[in-house]
Amino acid sequence: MFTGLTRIDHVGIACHDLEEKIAFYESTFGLVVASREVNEAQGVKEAMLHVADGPSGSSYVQLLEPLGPDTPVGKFLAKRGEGVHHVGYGVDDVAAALEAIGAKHVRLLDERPRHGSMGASIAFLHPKDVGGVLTELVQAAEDPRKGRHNA
Ligand code: V0V
Ligand code: CO
Repeated sequence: MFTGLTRIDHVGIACHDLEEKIAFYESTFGLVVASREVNEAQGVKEAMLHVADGPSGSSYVQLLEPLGPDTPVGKFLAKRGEGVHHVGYGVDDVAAALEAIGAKHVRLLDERPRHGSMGASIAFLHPKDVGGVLTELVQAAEDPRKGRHNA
């Protein structure tokens, strides 16, 4: 059995206005922005706000603004409005995790890892096969200078 989830890496939250939501999380929860990126391939402008450090790495809130209406987050906002978009779990080896989870007949949206926030390797699982939850696997960058790292 696959037993490789090491932490909740981040909760992805869809929003219309990234700057406004960053200001809200800063002023309401005292969170601090750890990184900001535009990810053209994923169709998002995003920010990672650091929540806590745990034994297997850090956890974040990821705020996501779509780059256009015909992107995953743009379509989600049009259908459902602002709110939780996905959960990202930490794994040590995303390729091995994909192989193990794919063998359970969970549809993989990414056959191979792709570029994620702060130098991570990421891959998504289809929400229809995970009880309605879009699920992301996150292997943190090995070089901490490139971003977050496993502790
Ligand atoms: C769509 N659905 C969702 C959902 N998005 N269900 C739960 N959570 C979500 N986030 C449901 C939707 O309500 C439909 O169900 C059905 O899936 C098909 O949706 P659709 O609107 O027709 O859209 P599709 O099929 O074109 O695309 C949906 C998927 C797509 C999930 C396949 O969004 C995708 O490939 N997502 C992975 C990439 C991604 O989300 N990137 C942005 C984050 P009904 O209505 O038919 O029942 S980037 C990120 O997190 C980064 C960079 C990082 O962490 O580093
Ligand atoms: Co994410």
